[in-house]
Amino acid sequence: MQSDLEIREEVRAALAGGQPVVALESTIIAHGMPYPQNVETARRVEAIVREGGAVPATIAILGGKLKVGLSDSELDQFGENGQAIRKVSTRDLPYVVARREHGATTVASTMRIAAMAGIATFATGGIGGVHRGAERSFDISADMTEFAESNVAVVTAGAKAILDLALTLETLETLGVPVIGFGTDELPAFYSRHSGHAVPLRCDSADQVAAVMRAKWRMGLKGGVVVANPIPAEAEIPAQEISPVIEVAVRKAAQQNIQGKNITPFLLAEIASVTEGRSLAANIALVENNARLAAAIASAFAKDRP
Ligand code: PSU
Ligand code: MN
Repeated sequence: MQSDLEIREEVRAALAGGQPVVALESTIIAHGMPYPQNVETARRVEAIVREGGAVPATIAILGGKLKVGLSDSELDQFGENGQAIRKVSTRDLPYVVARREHGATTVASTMRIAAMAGIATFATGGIGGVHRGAERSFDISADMTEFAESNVAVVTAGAKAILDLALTLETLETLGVPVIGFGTDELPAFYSRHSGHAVPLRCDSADQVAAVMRAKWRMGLKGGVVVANPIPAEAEIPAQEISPVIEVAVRKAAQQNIQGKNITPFLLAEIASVTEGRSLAANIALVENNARLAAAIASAFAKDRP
């Protein structure tokens, strides 16, 4: 497996020296946002991680190599090609590597590659979860099951309100995944700070989160940790405003028979178009906010690595 991994020198040095590193995903770049906002955001997120004292490692697949850390030109090229790049979940990894293709990694495959590289902290926008209507479609993101496999803490703005948040929380409980509200007792709903769903656990500092990570893995409990970080108040779209937009988008996806891995990108693009870019601005703000917290958690975790 080692030979499929290509860890950027800066990241390798940081890991070897026990310095904090934050993994970042690439599906959000290729399929979650339009060009050029996707590349601009990816760069700003990397800069925020650096300001927070950690080394950013954007993860993507280039020519079949599992890249951990991208150069400026690699990131540019990747963002420009956007939708043309295959969205790669854990199931797709062997195919894309065998055929030496490019791939945009989801939360699930990014977690897996981060774990292979020895990175314990990861910032995303929002994790995938259990879709509305999953009792019929069985559409449960592989992000869920990956949380039972890979020892990585993921900072997320809760879970997208395009999902069934109650079923998503139930699934994470079944899989033995700690779901921590950061400074909140409520699961944030991506664009909105409030969802009405209580989180089972709460931490109020990066040190507290790092202590949970250490305790989990010290006990030999396998898998990840969800760190649910509410979108900043000034950027949020209140639930009562965004809910009807989401309802319409979900219905439209059903009418157009959008299925499987196309659903999440379709819904994000629909919502961005109906809100005239307001949801995109919110999305960017929450990713940046998550990068800031992830850098703090990675720094706290690096102080006393197990
Ligand atoms: N959240 C965003 N934008 C995204 C995603 C999440 O704001 O693009 C992506 C993540 O990569 C996540 C994926 O892992 O959507 C989930 O896709 P699916 O529901 O098909 O598992
Ligand atoms: Mn799915």
